[in-house]
Amino acid sequence: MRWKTTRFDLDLSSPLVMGIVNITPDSFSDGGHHQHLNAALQHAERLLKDGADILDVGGESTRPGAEPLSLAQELARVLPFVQEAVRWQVPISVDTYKPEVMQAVLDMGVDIINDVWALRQPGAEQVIAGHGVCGVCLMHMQGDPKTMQTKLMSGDVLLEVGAFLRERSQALLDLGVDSQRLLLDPGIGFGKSIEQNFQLLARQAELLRLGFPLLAGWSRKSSLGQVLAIDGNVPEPQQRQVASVAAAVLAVDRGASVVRVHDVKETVEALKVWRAMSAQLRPI
Ligand code: 7PM
Repeated sequence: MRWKTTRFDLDLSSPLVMGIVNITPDSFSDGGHHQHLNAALQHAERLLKDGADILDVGGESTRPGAEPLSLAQELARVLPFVQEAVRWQVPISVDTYKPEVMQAVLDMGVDIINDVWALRQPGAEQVIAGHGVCGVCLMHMQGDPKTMQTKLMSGDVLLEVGAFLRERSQALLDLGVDSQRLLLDPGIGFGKSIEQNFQLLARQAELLRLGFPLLAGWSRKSSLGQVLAIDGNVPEPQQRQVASVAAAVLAVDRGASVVRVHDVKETVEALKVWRAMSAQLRPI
């Protein structure tokens, strides 16, 4: 299987690691715009040294419970980073749901649009279809980022997520989008209970039957914190590294093609072990 993106035709016969780059103004720093940009660029270079195959950059417009970021704010955070990063010869993904941001970063040459709204915002599908060659990740989200953790999914989570991702992918194919441009993502933590998130992992094979490669995003998420809790003390996101790596390996072993992670070095190491095993199962 392959993932066709703007500049790169990615080989998914071995799992790929997508490193997360958040561009967030640091409230403890008064360095202004350039400070954030330089911090993000340095972080991105570190992720590449650590073995990231893809960089996923976001202005944090999609974090659960967050106030939406204005278009102007998101552009101001993301565009300066993208302008630099597209010069590196690595696939650049942008985490956004706004069609205006998609168009702007695609015009700058980015390779992938990663959308937690699965292109449901008016105009987003048309930007992707009109571009013609960028890669796309379509993620399932129940509700919207502000309210999703107050109204969780009911019923069979696999059937619902599967039906949603089937509908979204078909809508893109109907607009003439090449199926090889699409990846699907169950949206771990987006309006789901702990049990539902783990059900999506345990039964990931059911999503593979849709016929598209999968991306899994477990990194540092709340469900891992809940599983790690001792006497009700939930470790901070930065203390969920080992759990995140374990979840990434499980997702890959159950067929995920791309894992979206903060801890690139650790994930790359763990996947080397998975690959050594896998080579014996299915000689490559
Ligand atoms: C706070 C809480 C900040 C959660 C950020 C997040 C995914 C994604 C995100 C995912 C895809 C995070 C999330 N999660 N895109 N964007 N899949 N495709 O942990 O699971 O980074 S935002």
